[in-house]
Amino acid sequence: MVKFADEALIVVSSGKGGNGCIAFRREKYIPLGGPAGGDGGRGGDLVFEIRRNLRTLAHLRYKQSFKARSGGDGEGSKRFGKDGEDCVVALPPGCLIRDADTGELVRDFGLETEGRLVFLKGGNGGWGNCHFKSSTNQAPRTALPGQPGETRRLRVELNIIADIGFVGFPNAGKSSLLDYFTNARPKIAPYPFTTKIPNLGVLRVDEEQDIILADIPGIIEGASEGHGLGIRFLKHISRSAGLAFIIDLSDDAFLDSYEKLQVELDGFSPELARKGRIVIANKLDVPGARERFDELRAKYPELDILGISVHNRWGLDEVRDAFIAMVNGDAAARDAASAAGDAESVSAPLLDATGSGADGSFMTAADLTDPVYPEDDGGFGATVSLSRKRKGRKK
Ligand SMILES: Nc1nc2c(ncn2[C@@H]2O[C@H](COP(=O)(O)OP(=O)(O)OP(=O)(O)O)[C@@H](O)[C@H]2O)c(=O)[nH]1
Ligand SMILES: [Mg+2]
Repeated sequence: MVKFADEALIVVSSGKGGNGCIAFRREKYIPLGGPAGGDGGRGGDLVFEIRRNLRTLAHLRYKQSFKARSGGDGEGSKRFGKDGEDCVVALPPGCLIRDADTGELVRDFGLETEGRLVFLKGGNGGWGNCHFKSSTNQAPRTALPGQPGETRRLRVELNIIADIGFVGFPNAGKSSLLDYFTNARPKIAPYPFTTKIPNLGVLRVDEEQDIILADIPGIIEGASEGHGLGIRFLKHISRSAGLAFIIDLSDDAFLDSYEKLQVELDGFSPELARKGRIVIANKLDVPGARERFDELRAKYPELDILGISVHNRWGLDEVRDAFIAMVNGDAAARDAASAAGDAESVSAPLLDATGSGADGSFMTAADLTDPVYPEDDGGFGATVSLSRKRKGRKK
């Protein structure tokens, strides 16, 4: 079966800090030149970046391990190590990240379409011995190792953010409608369950506005209990501005479709079942469909049902206008809500938990708070790193 990349397990790590160096200044005519070991560089950060042109997690299927570079070690002559390069993991909008082992929600990127999150900070570099000089210890043989990076196993889940989600029984013409309105070319065929994974398409309204339409696999009675392809795909439209119910007038059960779909949506999430909707009756071109359409309208006088035929291109402009009105109405409602100050705030529980050195174990010891730097003694000559000398350097 075709698998849709909407979940991925990844292992992410930030870089280790470089080690501090123990070295002394060695120069002709300068006896007792003093410590000159540089600090290690910082390890690289692990960063998540939302990229609005990404649509799936397919790129995480081939590469699951992401590691930022370690910082370079310090060297003699007070040369500091290079900072490690950050590792950037690109994610599509609509992702949430959970801890792979506990399932705990780490971050929900919600509706953000851009942004960066420094998720794991790289380890700090260790101090070289030039920091440890004091009046009583002029030749310190102490340097600190770099702090290790962090590693976490994460589960990334994707909820596609569509503006309008199509719901309907199999074969109702959902994919045909997506094909008509957008550049997406989903498979269309006269048998149920042609669509096995959600398809997205972009309906260009004008220069300023695009509407993203989502065609999901057909829903059947009992889908909320796992019948057919189930309803797990409904999560992809759970954040949409509204739904388009598509009813097949050539299906003998056309009169009950709307109610049955509503029951299945309710089984998935009552919130989804309350979303704004447009009801569309498709296949007006088949014989007898007009009478069926009138029957349907008589059954639901409170719904403004749009009759269309994708094949004959009937009524499609009205559907387009209804889509635009629904999306813009939803945006206006959201603006009004945020103006009233009750916009949902995006929680970022981990942002402050990533601060390094929070446990106070590193570089915060009282004797290190005020490092003694050698006085400016006018440039350095050659220095020799003790650690290298011990290994036996070639002459
Ligand atoms: N007569 C007629 N047939 C149509 C119309 N629109 C779609 N169809 C046909 O209905 C069949 C199903 O269309 P799809 O677009 O694949 O339906 P779907 O809702 O995506 O179906 P699933 O993916 O299986 O859920 C295809 O054979 C289409 O050619 C229409 O307006 N009139
Ligand atoms: Mg389809």
